[in-house]
Amino acid sequence: MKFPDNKYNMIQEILEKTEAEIEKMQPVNILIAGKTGVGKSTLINNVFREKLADTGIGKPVTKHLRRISKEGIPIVLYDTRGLELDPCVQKTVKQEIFDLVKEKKATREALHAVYYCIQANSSRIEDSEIELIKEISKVLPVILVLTQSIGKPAEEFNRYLENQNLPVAAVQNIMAEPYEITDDYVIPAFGLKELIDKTLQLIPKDAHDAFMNAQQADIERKAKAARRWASRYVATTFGVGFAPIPFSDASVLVPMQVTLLAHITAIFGISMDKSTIVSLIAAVGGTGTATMIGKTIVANAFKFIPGAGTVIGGIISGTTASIVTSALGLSYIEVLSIIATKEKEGESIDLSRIEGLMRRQFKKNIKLNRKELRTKDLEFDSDKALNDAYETYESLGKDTSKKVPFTKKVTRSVGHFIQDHLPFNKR
Ligand SMILES: Nc1nc2c(ncn2[C@@H]2O[C@H](COP(=O)(O)OP(=O)(O)O)[C@@H](O)[C@H]2O)c(=O)[nH]1
Ligand SMILES: [Mg+2]
Repeated sequence: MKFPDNKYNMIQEILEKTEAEIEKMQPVNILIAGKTGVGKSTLINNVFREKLADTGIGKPVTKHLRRISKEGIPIVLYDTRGLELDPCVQKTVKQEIFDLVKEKKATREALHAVYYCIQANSSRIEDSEIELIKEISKVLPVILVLTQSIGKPAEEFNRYLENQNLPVAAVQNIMAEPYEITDDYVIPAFGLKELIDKTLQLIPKDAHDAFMNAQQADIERKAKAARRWASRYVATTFGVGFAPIPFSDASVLVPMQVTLLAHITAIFGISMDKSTIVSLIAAVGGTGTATMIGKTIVANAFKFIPGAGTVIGGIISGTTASIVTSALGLSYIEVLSIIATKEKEGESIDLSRIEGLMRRQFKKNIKLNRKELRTKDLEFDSDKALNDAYETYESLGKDTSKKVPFTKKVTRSVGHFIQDHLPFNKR
C-alpha cells in the first residue's frame, strides 16, 4: 500500500479491495429447473440482485441449458428449457443436466443445489417429473419450489408433495413477486427468505459469502452476516496485543478500516459506485474529495467521542480504536442495508441523504459503543438497528424537502411511499 505525500486514495482502495474479495469468493452454482412459464425467471430476478435473469449474460451451454452470470456477482445459474415438451425432449434435457453435473464435479464450478420449480396451483405433478426429481436428487440436493402460490390450494399441494416422501431436501411455497388479483386485492410476495434460509443449509460453507452477496431477498440477513464478521475483525485487530499509538499516528488505523469497509461491502453485495463511497466516507471524514488524508477520518471520529480529548490524552488505546472502528462498521452496514433495499425496489438513492444518514448513525453508534462495547456483542438486534436507520433516513428527507425543486419532490414522495412499504417498516 502506497502513501504518496502521506495521502492515498482511500475510496479507490476500498473499491479495489472489494472487487478483489468478491473475485476470491467461491461462487455459488445453482440449477433452476422447471417447465416454461412456471416462474423461473421471476424467481431469479427477485431472489438475486440486479434482475439477473434479464440483465445477466445468458450463454447456451447445451440445447436446453443456459448459463447465467454477471460481472461482479459471485453466482452462476443454469436455467433449463424444454421440460414441458414431449418425453423425447425431456429425456434429452435430463441427459444434458446429468452431463453438466458430471463435467463440473470437483471443479470450482461444481453445482451446489437445484431449485426444481413447479407451479403451485397446477396441483398435480406428472410421473415423468417425479422420476426426474428423484434422479436429480441422487446427485444434488433439490429444493422443490412451488411457484405462484395462492392460498389453500398451494398449501394443500405442498402437503401432498410432502406426503409423497420424495428424496428432496425441502419443499417451499413462494410468491416471488406481488400478484394482482384485482386492483384492490394483491397477494404480497412471500417465501423467499425461507428459500434463502433453506439454501444456506444445503450449500457448502465456503459458498455462503458468495450466496449472501448475490441474494437480495433477505437484507437483514446480509446485515447480520456483515456484523458478525465486523465484530470478530474489530476484536482481533484491536484486542489483546494492540499497542496504544499516539494520536499523530492515527493514520495507521486507516488500512484496517479500509479492510473493514471493503469486506463489509463484499459480503453485502450492492452495486456500489465511487460516488456512493465518497459520500459515505465524507460523512465521517469531513471532506468531499476522493483523495483523503489518511488520518482525517480518525481525527474527525474523535470529535464524536464525548470527552475523548481529555480522557484519552492524545493516546489511542485498543478500546478507543475499536470504538471508532466498530461505529464506522456498524453505521456503514446500516447505510448499506438501506441502499440495498432501495436497489431491490428499483429505486435510486439520494446521495446527500445517504451522507447525512451515515453521519447521524455514526454519532449514535459511537455513543452506544462507548457504553456498551464490553458487555454487548456487535450483533445486537438487527431489526431495531435497521429500523432506526430507516427512520433517520426518512426524517432526513423531510428536513430537506423545503429546498428541493418540484420534480425532485415528486420523486421523493414516491420514495416515501415506497419506504412506507419497505419490509423493515412492516409489523
Ligand atoms: N405476480 C407474479 N407473477 C408471476 C410470478 N411468477 C411467475 N409469474 C408470471 O408468470 C409468467 C412466467 O414467468 P417466468 O418467470 O417468465 O417463467 P419461466 O418461463 O419459468 O422463466 C410471468 O410473466 C409472470 O406473469 C410471481 O411470483 N408473481
Ligand atoms: Mg424464463
